[in-house]
Amino acid sequence: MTKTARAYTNIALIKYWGKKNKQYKLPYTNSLSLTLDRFYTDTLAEVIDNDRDIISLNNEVLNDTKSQRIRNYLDTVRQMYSFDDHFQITTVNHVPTSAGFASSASGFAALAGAINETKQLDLDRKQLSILARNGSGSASRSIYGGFVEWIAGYDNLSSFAVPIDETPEIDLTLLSVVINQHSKKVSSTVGMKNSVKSSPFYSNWVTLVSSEIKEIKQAIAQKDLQKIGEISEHNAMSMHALTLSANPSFTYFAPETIRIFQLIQEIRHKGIFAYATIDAGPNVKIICTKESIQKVQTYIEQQLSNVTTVVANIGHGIEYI
Ligand code: 2P0
Repeated sequence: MTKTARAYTNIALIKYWGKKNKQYKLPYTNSLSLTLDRFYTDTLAEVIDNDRDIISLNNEVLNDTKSQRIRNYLDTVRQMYSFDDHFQITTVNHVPTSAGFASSASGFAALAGAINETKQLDLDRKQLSILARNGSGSASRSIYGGFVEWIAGYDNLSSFAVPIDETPEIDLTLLSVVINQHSKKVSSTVGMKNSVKSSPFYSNWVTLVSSEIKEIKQAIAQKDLQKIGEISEHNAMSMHALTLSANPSFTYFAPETIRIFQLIQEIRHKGIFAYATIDAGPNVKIICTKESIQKVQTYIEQQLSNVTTVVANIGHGIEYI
């Protein structure tokens, strides 16, 4: 009986922002993330007697346009592992867009796991991470739980994630503040490309990430949550400085994004623990403690009426159910 692969989403504390190789999604820098417990993707892959893959997402069979990225990925997998089977892919996404997290990380990690399962490839987690990365860079990190580092590498076999601490005993809880905004965003792929090409600060970013990765790993080892918060916030703002300094300039921030950032500074001045991180979108994720999260949530919801908040904790790696 073929099992379903389940993979959870992750939030980068040290961001991946820029590819040195587009085909294999090889990043310029290492990155470091935290896997979350609440948002995940379930994927079942079954070999079919057909010369086209059939892809269904949340009970809807996807048309060619909607499934193109997954079809291309399956072609890559067939090439990597030298087989020519086609698949019925059945995916259920438990990463609602309303929760403010990207689904590509859990999605491609679960898909890599599902192919491994149905084709009995017997891949270890390093090989699974490589396979997931070929779908989406951040998916390489969703193979593991807890704190995870993606080693940039230099070719398809040397770029993969490794666990830093899969079950950290640390008082960290995440509050996602979701801004209801309808404007179309610049995709991560395009945003990264434009930042690498035209931000005069890109080489500084590469240097910064290398030192911040070292510092945050030390902070994780020492369970120094304040240091983790400070480094994460600084790294996120530095990533967004690359978009503002690109030519032409662009930003993922909405007016509310800045407002929430100011509120977090106010909250900190009151002695309440809160640090911000922001991905390629307007929503703000706040690193809190179990004690601070309630106060942070109440403060933000009182000040801003048009946002919703979602709480997530530390999650584990890929599993088969
Ligand atoms: C990250 N992001 O480290 C960074 C921070 C967004 C901001 O990885 O082109 O969907 O598929 O490799 O992984 C989002 O980009 O990009 C992302 P591709 P991906 O989480």
